[in-house]
Amino acid sequence: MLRQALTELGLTGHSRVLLDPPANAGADSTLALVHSPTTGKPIAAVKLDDERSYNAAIGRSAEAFKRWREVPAPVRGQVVRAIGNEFRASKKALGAIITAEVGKITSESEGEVQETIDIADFAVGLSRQLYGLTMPSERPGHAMREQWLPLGPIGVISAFNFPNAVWAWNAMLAAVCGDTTVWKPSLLAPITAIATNAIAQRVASAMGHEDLFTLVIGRDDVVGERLIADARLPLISATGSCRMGKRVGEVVAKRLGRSLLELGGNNAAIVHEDADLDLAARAILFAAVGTCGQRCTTTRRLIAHEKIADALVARLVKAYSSVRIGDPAAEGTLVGPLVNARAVEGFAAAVAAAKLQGGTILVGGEKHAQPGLPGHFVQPTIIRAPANNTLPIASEETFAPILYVFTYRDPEEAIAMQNSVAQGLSSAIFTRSAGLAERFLSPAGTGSDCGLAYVNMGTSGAEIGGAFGGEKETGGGRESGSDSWKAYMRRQTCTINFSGKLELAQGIRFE
Ligand code: UN1
Repeated sequence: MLRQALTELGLTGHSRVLLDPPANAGADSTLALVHSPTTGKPIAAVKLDDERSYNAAIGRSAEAFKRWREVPAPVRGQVVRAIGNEFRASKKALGAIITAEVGKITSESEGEVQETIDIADFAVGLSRQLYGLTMPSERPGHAMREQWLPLGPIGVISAFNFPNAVWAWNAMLAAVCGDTTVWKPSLLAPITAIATNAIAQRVASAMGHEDLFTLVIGRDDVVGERLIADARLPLISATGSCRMGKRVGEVVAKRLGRSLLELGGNNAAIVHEDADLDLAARAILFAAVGTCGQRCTTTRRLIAHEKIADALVARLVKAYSSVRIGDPAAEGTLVGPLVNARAVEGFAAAVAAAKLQGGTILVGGEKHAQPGLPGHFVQPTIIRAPANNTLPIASEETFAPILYVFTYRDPEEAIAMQNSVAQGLSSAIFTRSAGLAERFLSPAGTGSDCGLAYVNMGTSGAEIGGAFGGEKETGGGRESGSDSWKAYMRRQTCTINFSGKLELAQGIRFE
């Protein structure tokens, strides 16, 4: 599957990918083995960067930036348009690589590439709309305006779970903003990154723009730490765990660089007594079980009104029991494997902790044995909190398909529970009451404390047109749509005196 997809993309001969890794590849520090989550077996090896090749890559990106920023933004948009079209043509093959490498089911892998295509379209439009404001000056014969200028080579760190689209959210915007991108992908998904970057770079090179997109692949001590400390990169945009984000934030702040952090979530869905339970159950099923629970937006907590909790949970248990687990490339599969054995350990540890804390397993809770596929499969799991509504493990983000169920009587209590975790990424309420929906979105900020708030929809599956990210330990950054582009540019306030006289602001006289 991998070889065929790379052939379709014209990348079988890529110098970094070894499709037949040597027997000693696991012991070779210049290589990283890539394992299939579905079989647990190695499928390829990739060549890693060392200090020298890292430095050369950043140098090339910095040089390319000096040329690229001179290209007018709408012309930059033409390059991004051509890149988006190439992703359109490559959707199936790239999707197959994502499925092979991280175990996403085919429709979700292709959906991820669609996010890349969508953000490219968005960026093309944006290339003619990098608007600055004009402001009235308080002085006669003066004009004031602000303009947005290219920022520099941007460092992008991405996680395994969105190995293609998260780069695009950053790189497509950065490109129209006049920036180049240096990408450090997860070592669990380097082949998707190599293919993605090669497609973009091939199109840009053919249009006369070398090194707009650069890839650095390596371990944290060789590449990651160097990248975040590198003063040549004015912005580091990082997506991944809260632990990783705290390290990035600390190191980048030390050099007074900018960081854009999109970190973990512990997302809840509140289901009120007046909700459409069929719709809620369907939405929660996808949000809790989709991507095998490995989205930062996955629904991890269900906060159900006590009058409908049993009925809702019964619907969910029934749906969970019929979800087809198995080969993510096979038609009809809804749940593929977790990404690796460590993720399975994390799943098992969370289930064990929940049991110890008085939780009741309503469905799932075990590893899933898939005939012929010795990969990292688990059963989607629902765990009900004890009657006192206390389950400490539920305040941790476990990257696995576990849904913890809590109940409430008063909506105020439900909102407080939803906000009671360290992260603030995504949230949802299901209700037919416009009043309660508005209460959840209160302009006073007393409703959901998350960056994303949904009404009658699940917590995952954001469209690219909105700003994506969240508060508290989610890191505060916004990527993708709306005015997120501003993070990739520097703002300049320009004041022009055409009066022929010198006048100081604030009425100061200095004569
Ligand atoms: C992530 O899990 O890091 O909203 C990103 C969603 C997707 C993006 C998830 N559009 O679920």
